[in-house]
Amino acid sequence: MRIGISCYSTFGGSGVVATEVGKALAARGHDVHLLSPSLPPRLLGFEHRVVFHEVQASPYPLFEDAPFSIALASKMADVAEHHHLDILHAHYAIPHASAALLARMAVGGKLKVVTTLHGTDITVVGSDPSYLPMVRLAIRESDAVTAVSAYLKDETQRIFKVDRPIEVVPNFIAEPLTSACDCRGWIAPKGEGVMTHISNFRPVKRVLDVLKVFERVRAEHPCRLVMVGDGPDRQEAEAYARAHGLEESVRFTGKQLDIGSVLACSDVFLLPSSTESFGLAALEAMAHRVPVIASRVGGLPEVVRHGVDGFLEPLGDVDAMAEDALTLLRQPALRKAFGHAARERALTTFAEGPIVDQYEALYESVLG
Ligand code: GMT
Repeated sequence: MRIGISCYSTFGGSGVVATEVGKALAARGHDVHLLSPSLPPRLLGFEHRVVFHEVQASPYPLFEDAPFSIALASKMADVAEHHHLDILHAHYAIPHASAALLARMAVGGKLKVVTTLHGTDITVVGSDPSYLPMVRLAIRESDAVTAVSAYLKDETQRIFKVDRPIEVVPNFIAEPLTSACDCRGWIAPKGEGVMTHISNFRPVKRVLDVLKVFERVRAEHPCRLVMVGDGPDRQEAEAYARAHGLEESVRFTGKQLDIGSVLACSDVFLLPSSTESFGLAALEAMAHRVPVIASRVGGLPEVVRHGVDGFLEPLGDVDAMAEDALTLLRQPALRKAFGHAARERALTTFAEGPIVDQYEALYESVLG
């Protein structure tokens, strides 16, 4: 098949998943066209069946902000027409799904649109009145809709009152991530325990809770914290670390492409988000044998098994999360058992092959 995939190129999980799906489909012999504002972080190697199309909205003095959605729909229509796309797969409803519907109109309806809902396109941004009508239209008019967790499927149907089928296709681990740990000495020079957090540092990630958990753990057990990523809450987090005398034991690395090397050096992964449709970062930690301590919200209970792969605690309960971290840091054998179970789950339940099979079968069913 000839498949177009539209996604964001930022460090969020939806762009990672979209790119990995495209690479996997190309490896299976499909022609893949990936559309994004810039080269996605996971499309670094030469994938000979993946063509990248950069989407840029041309400025014009009349425009306050160049309309990216229109530029995206135009690029989609151009690629669909000239590369004879069968499927256009929009990852994250805003604006990819709405733009895909416009592109389908432009090429006369031959094109089939598949939309994958990733999370905040439903639970946060999508339910904002300034986007809700167009997200609802996209969900209703797409030829097929998937959600990355049963939680997100339920939330979509609750918020948008849509009675169309929504297929749950979870995120996956692209390949057995076997990175080596070669920076433990830099992170923990005195052999301290290592706790890690990776995110886009948006309010939904509650990065201050990560620091509060660390503050409690550090008072009881020698450990360091690695904060990977960047975003609107990073400066507040750095200020909190300084104000609470943590700056010597917390390393803010900024955005990193190779999160595997950091995870390979980690003992515990913290994800205290206020909501997560899936929590791809948690799954990547699990694939690296790192037990996860997360909030019991959203789709995370579908990924992390409490007491097996890690621990799930009530949102905001930094005391409980700190106790869980101390349990894991003080008991290496338990930590190892959790890590083994977590990796086993990551590489079986969330393995690439069967999940890409689901996407492929969905495309074929849409094409009839
Ligand atoms: O919504 C965001 O903050 C970013 C978004 C993304 O594009 O990565 O994250 C969502 O999609 C991921 C990939 O499916 C999921 O793993 C995340 O849980 C989800 N984020 C939220 O639901 C907050």
